[in-house]
Amino acid sequence: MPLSCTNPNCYPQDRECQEGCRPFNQCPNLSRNENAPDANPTEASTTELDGQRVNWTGSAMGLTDLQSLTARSRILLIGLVGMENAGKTTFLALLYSLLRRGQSINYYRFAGSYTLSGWELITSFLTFENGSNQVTFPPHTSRNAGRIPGLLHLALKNKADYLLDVVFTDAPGEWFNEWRSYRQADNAVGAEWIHHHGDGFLLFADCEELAGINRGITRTNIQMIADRLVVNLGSKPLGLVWSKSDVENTRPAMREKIQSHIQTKAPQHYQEFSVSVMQNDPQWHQQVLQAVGWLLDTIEHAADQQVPTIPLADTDDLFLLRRSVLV
Ligand SMILES: Nc1nc2c(ncn2[C@@H]2O[C@H](COP(=O)(O)OP(=O)(O)OP(=O)(O)O)[C@@H](O)[C@H]2O)c(=O)[nH]1
Ligand SMILES: [Mg+2]
Repeated sequence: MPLSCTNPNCYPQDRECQEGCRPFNQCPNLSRNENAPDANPTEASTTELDGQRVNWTGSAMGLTDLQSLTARSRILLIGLVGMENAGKTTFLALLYSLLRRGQSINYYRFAGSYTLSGWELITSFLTFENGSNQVTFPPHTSRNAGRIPGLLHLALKNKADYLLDVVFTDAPGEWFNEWRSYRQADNAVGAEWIHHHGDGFLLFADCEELAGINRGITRTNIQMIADRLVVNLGSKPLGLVWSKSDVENTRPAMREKIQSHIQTKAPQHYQEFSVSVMQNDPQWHQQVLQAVGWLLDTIEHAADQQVPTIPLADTDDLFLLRRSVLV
């Protein structure tokens, strides 16, 4: 018999209780719908209860899951933006593979993650299995994954040993395809959310497509997405990632047009990076780390500059008057 909970942020179908009740089905906020068919039995077995001591699963997060993170620190949200197959998920898989091999993002050191299973899932495709030398790419990110992108978390420590919670969006390219032509489109809600909440962005330009027969359309699409991104960008950093840089640049004019198009928009903080899963050029992997490091540096630096304005002491206010006398 299906369960529902009075707490809108609780999902009893996950066999967990946001209030921490053990067993979860004993929570007083639960109600049972006796008439609805029981598609998903919810009685907890003893072994299941043993494994459910934490309020996260390790998989990519959704919006509700961000709440536990916001209690710890201000989250830095990095939006990965680009058309279908532009190489966004592969970039994230490459980032995690490099961290897993002990590399660091500039001087930011890996200090944990709430979504290790999510990272492992996308990265497993780029990893050699025992006894097999087959390496593939992560699967396409499905638009049916919901309106909110899969969110992958990294806890990093900066130079001052200060903990940063960084969340990367792994969203389907279709969202941005809709968003570039119509911001209010039904399927663009997720893209709009990323643009609104992102602290920094990486825009992916697919070098394979820019060298192929669809290069004209690809260039226009990238420029249209860039036009959307620069709206209200302010001091947020925007990085342009030339993904699949291993593909020969047979049409340099395409890339130059994109570069000058974005530069005419004069984003305050803008930089370009060339990346690839291939290892012909050691810079391609290093630039994955550098792109993220540059975003974090820029975001942190911008935050330092925001000194709150101190209101002038009002001499009619007895409290402030006393303080000013003491000083
Ligand atoms: N040659 C080359 N191909 C790559 C590289 N990275 C990704 N690809 C190819 O591009 C395809 C798409 O990569 P994804 O990372 O899934 O792209 P995405 O932007 O996440 O795509 P969506 O999830 O559909 O939005 C892969 O399946 C590979 O075939 C690269 O560095 N070099
Ligand atoms: Mg993807």
